[in-house]
Amino acid sequence: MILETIGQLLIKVREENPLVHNMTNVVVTNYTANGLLALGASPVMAYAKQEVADMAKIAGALVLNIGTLNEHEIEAMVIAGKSANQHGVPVLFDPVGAGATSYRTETSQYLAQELDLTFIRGNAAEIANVIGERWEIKGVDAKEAGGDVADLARAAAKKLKTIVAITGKVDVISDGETTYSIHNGHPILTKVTGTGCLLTSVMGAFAAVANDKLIAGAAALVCYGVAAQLAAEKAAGVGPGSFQIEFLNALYNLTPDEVRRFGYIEK
Ligand code: ATP
Ligand code: TZP
Ligand code: MG
Ligand code: MG
Repeated sequence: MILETIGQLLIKVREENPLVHNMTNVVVTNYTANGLLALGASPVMAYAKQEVADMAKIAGALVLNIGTLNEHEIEAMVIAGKSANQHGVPVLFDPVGAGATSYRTETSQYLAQELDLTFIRGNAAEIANVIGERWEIKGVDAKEAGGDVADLARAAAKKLKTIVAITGKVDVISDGETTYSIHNGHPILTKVTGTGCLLTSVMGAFAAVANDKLIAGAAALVCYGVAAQLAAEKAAGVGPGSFQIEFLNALYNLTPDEVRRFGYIEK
């Protein structure tokens, strides 16, 4: 039943072609734009404080990603985020590397406090650090999750008053009350940089077209994971270079029928 709804949301993204305003890092900009286009959304990257309020208010979603943060960008993110909040545009936050440096941790906590966030998505270490819990992180990559990620997602959602998605081998998404686990994806995703960042932007595309934001987030996680599985089959025995390309093709070609057949989500 829920996989039916997820398939319909995938079609809705393609029909509505939502504008996703990304303020993201320099590593992933091109792949994020191409991934959103392949899915059926419309990407724009805009950073100048002179224009971000105007761009955010006409977007279907605003994605803030601190992967290569600096003080000018953070100032502009607050301007963009406040404009999005005023105009009812969903705001997604990817706290890349929170916990790796105190600048990243403090900036994440500052943005989460200043803005009314619709979603936060990160690995377990990043989410733990945003709520002031310790969890080991190496650069921007999480070490193997040790604790219960569903509990962490619930606790973070309650504390931050937002929907929290924690990704890894299994993804979880929670609004503090209802929690879904998604058992899709493929380990080769960890060998292509920016697959987490693109996912946050893909969640933005789904949030732009759905009233129920928790279902929108779960839908994005399922579609993304199934697309990765199909791409990994195509790139089997080759490597991450081919996977990176096949993944764009899979996002482009993904069907509701494949979502129904391969999607694996539990409440
Ligand atoms: P990290 O820096 O820890 O890799 P990230 O921001 O890149 O974090 P991921 O947790 O890697 O984000 O999530 C990106 C995508 O990769 C998600 O769809 C997730 O389900 C998938 N993924 C990550 N690790 C695995 C794995 N071991 N097996 C299957 N899918 C995975
Ligand atoms: N360094 C700073 S941002 C970034 C790197 C390698 C990209 C991180 O992307 P992701 O999606 O979290 O793997
Ligand atoms: Mg990753
Ligand atoms: Mg990341």
